[in-house]
Amino acid sequence: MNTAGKVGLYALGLAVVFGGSLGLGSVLGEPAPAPQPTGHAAAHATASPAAPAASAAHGGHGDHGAAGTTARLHTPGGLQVSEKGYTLNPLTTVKAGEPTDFRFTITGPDGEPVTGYQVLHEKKLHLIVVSRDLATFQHLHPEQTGDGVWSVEITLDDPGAYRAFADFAPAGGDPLTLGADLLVAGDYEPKALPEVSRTAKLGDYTVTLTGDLVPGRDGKLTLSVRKDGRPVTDLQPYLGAYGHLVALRAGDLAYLHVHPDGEPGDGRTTSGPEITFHTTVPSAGNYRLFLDFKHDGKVRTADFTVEAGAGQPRPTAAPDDHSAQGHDHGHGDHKH
Ligand SMILES: [Cu+2]
Repeated sequence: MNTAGKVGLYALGLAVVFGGSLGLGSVLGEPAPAPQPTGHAAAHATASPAAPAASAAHGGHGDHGAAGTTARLHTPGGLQVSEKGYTLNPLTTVKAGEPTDFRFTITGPDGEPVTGYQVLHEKKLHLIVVSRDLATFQHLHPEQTGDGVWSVEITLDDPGAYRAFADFAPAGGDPLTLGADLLVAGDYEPKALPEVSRTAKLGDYTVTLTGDLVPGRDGKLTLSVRKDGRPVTDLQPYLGAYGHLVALRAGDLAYLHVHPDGEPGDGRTTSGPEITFHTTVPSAGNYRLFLDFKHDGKVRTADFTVEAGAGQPRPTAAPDDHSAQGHDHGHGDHKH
């Protein structure tokens, strides 16, 4: 990619993060503070003649660049079945405990099933299915069967309400996460949200989580993988990274964008034991995190319940020092 393109993506990243902070004020019912020139943004704006390109690169999201005055609320992904003209249409009813060929389409602004997709994280579409009580999680990769129909075998063990998220980018379009409910008939007992915990045990593996989530701020999460008490240093790439993290807000299952810090082969990212991600939560409260990682040829999932904003009131009137942290957005990947 040429330098101008990189700068454009970089500026886009800043605009997205900045927009998220502004949106927070609106969510909390406070007047959104006027954009504060920060060290990072100011330096960026003065040092880079390409900075004005940010608003162009950010087309379709409204006018809220570094110099923008219009604060717009960014609705988290996954809350809508239809967004920007694209609609997720489940075609199959799933029965409890029966392996099912689950089919669906994504229809586009013209009403026709979309057939052209961009590859993101090595796949054209990622399907995440969770129970609405956030007790179960599946990460699936459906196949295109023709005529815009997607197909994947799925088994939902128990009756209840589930949420399916389609994470994709149509050819020539922006990435989208659409969500649809899947209702599985039968009696069921909703499970209480698992207690807040920074340790997940799965078989011989223990995964520990460090880092905090603070509403409206870039949150760095580091997950450290051990097996039989020893650090795992030979994680295998999965979907172009050493881990894939999905974060969902308890209560409404808002689907957060999480992106890995570094990727295999970039010369600085090690194959464990630590995997680092960045995300920005839109509000305080509980989130469920599901980490997929690959080791010994098998993809494994560690899950956590994390409370965002606990004991860390956000100084809304103070200048935002987020940008002074030197966090590298340079890889330009803000999809996850
Ligand atoms: Cu996927």
